[in-house]
Amino acid sequence: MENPVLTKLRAGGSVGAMWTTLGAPVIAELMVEEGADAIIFDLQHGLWTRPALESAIGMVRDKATPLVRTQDDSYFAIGSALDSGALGIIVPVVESAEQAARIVSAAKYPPQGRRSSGGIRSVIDAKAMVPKTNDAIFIAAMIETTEGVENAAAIAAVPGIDMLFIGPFDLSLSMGTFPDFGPKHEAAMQSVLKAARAAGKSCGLFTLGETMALDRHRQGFQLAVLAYDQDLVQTPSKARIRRYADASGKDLIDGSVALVTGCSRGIGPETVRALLKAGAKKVYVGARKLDLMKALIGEAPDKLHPIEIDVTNSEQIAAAARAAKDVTLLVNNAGVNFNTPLLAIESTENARREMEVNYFGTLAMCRAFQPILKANGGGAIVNMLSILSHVNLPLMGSLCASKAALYSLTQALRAELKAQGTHVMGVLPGAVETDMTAGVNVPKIQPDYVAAAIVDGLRRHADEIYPGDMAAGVFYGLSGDPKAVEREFANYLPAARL
Ligand code: 3PY
Ligand code: MG
Repeated sequence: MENPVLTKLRAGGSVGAMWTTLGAPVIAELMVEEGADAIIFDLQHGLWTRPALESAIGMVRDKATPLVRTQDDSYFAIGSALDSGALGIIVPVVESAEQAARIVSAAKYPPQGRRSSGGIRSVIDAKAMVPKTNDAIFIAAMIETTEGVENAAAIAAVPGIDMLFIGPFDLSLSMGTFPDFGPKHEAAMQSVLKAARAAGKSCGLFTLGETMALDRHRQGFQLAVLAYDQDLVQTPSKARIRRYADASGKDLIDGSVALVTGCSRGIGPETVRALLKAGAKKVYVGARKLDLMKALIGEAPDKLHPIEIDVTNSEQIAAAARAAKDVTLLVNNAGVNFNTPLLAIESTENARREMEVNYFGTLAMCRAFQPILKANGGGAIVNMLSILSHVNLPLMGSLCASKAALYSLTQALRAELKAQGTHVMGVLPGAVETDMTAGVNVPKIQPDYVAAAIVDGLRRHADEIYPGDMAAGVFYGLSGDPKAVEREFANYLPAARL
């Protein structure tokens, strides 16, 4: 009888565990689908009934080693957890060596202990299995009070205790630092780790995810909880509800005076049309070359005012700000994409130019129009980002870097402009049918679709919008497994030129 968790710990390895409190076997099955080292069933605070636990262990034991955080330190709680087929126990609130010795005794059959033989799974082949069981059972004592910390060395020294497992939340309550942890709490955790290692035992802990777990692993912690089911359901649910929720506020378009940059082609002209239709009373139509906008201006000459703006030209920006003092809605749509990679190209000129236009150009516009928006009651800024702000497509690596920078800029502006009541919205579409994507062979949405989404997003006071299936699908993937999306996008490489 082998316990893979014990084998791994004894070899100095690290154990990544899933934690389940919700009491549903199907959740446990889904949690270990990719093969976790261990799954911990929480019977202290969780909803697990004995039959549910028994069936869940049957479902998961080929994929992950089942462990139980017992209901308490009693003889019967420990016996019933092990009878269900768990290969180990994690016993809460252990505070003394005597208590630890009682726990070990409850978990081992005679002659080492007093465990009673029975249950269903554990007597299927009792004669063969009972003699092999004691050595295969993993026993962890939870240290989660100041008294437990003080006695950690003595607890770790008890024969049969394999691990000290820290409960950081109860520890913070016990130490009076809750809801924060802080340096005192950290020092206590480190002293428990030291005590465990000095006794030749391992140390584990509850963490809030794999990055924290990896950091703890580097410090010497050998078992870490990577996720727990309540959080896996609750956190994304909360985030989605919040993101979908409509914010209330005044209509940012009706009666507005807009300025839209990048209007010679693509999304710009469609945005101008959509804003007019939605009630904008006047739109400054910006582009580097005025003659390219003649036809567009002709559609509503009384409301559309051409304005020459190259967003990398500070004099033109200053002139625009002098000429358009009534702006309440600034749409930073101008941008450039050379569709070039970062390395497989002769120079960094394209990368620099993309940063200059997309990032510094937008920043310059925002700086110039911030006082105007303030004077006009707040208004709004719309920045044209891309789903590639969140994940890099190496085929156009430098464009993505500039859009990532612009995403970050948008977040900062939202914070800085809150006090003056300026709403800041980022637009993150996937591929749009424009000149910029002419050579890109993927499904594309039309510019007027993006323009309609901008109007809708402004009406809802959205922070960010993701128009179209591609953007929404990639965003969905990123909210679940960003590394998987990154790997998928990494397949789109430029033809080797190196
Ligand atoms: C605690 O932090 O107190 C725990 O029990 C973690 O599960
Ligand atoms: Mg606890």
